[in-house]
Amino acid sequence: MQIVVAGQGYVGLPLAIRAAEAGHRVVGYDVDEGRVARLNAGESYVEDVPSAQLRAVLDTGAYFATADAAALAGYDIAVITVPTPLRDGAPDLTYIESCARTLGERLRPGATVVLESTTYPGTTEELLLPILEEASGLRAGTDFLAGFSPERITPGSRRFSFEGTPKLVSGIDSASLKVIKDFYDGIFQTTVPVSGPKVAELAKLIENTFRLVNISLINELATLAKPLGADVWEAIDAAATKPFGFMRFTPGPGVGGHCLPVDPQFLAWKIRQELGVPFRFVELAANVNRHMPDYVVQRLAEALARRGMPVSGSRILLLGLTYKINATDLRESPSARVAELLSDLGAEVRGADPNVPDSDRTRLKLPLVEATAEEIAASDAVVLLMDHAAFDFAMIENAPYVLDCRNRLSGPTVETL
Ligand code: SAJ
Repeated sequence: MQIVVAGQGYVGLPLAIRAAEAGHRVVGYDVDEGRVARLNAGESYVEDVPSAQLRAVLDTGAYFATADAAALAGYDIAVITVPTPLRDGAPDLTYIESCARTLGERLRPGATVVLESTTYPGTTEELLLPILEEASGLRAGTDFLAGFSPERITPGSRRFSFEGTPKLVSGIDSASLKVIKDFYDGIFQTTVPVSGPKVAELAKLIENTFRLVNISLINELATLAKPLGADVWEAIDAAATKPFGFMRFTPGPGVGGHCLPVDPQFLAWKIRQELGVPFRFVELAANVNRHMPDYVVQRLAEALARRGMPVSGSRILLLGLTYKINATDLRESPSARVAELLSDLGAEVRGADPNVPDSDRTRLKLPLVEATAEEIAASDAVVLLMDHAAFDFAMIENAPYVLDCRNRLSGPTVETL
């Protein structure tokens, strides 16, 4: 079939490539002409899609990328995988809206549109369908098919493959569900049909809200166990020996990324909008996680004070600036807030992270150095924010003082969060 995947990021590109490998003719649509040029040159910027895999489908003609909406005409199925950021705490669905108009203008009777972008329950039926109908003059259900299928990408995961992760599928009616399920059945090992788009939209948010709340629980516990003289890290490992009814989360300097700090806020926003009440767990979790950088700085200041050193004027080295272990993404990373707080207190802050892509290094507001023995020895304190595999942990343990936010180090000068 003729497929359009609108949005060629970490969600859309893997889907487009695998749809091409499944025998479809795929157009990867993206408004970023730089991305389009790189893709058509066989250069993948998504870690889960090797460039060789991209080039293979380019060479057969099964896939090409474009920023030209005219090239979208004639699609049988269009999948929307555009970003849904938060703007001042509210969902920004403008990318979905503009994409829907573009697809609607080229929507033919019998074609199908699937939304994958993470959003609040009701978006598919209340926002997407009216735009598609208005732009096409067609009627949802009667003339064209539609549904929602959330993405479950775990960037860089070595345990869970793209096609091995069960895929929720939904349709606005049974005919839509059938077409959408058949499409994804050709790509994923398992598809899980649900009764409608709202269920699929909510399921996605439950997945990440569950994670956010439990990480924030462990983070708050970490800040309370320390003064109680209890080792929260050892206690978590002990609790994790329980083979049922428990899932292990670990404390950290905060919660970053484009999923966890963002997705649950869609639900909180919709609940407040529609019901006028707070989604208390999400608001509390966000508050706890937002204050973890302050807690990191408080622990650091106490450690420096014990050595008679004020934060002001101290040379601090932050190790691991991206949002999670071995990730290359800086979005919402807590390291930025930690650096800002320390700088505001007059510290001389440096950062080291070999995972930060050269193109992003200028975005960081702190001097970047290599994590060398000299750099570590010259620091008054080191903070291990992300325990990237690229770091030499034995070398870091020689620092005059290390605040280890990941419980990866040991030694007389090491303290854990
Ligand atoms: N974090 C902790 N403690 C934990 C787990 C995570 O502090 O126990 C922090 C991480 O350092 C990071 C943030 O939370 O800053 C988010 O980490 P994450 O492991 O949830 O990674 P993400 O943001 O890439 O989440 C994605 C999600 N996938 C989708 O939304 C499709 C999430 O549902 C996955 O569970 C997660 O990947 C994964 O397992 O890789």
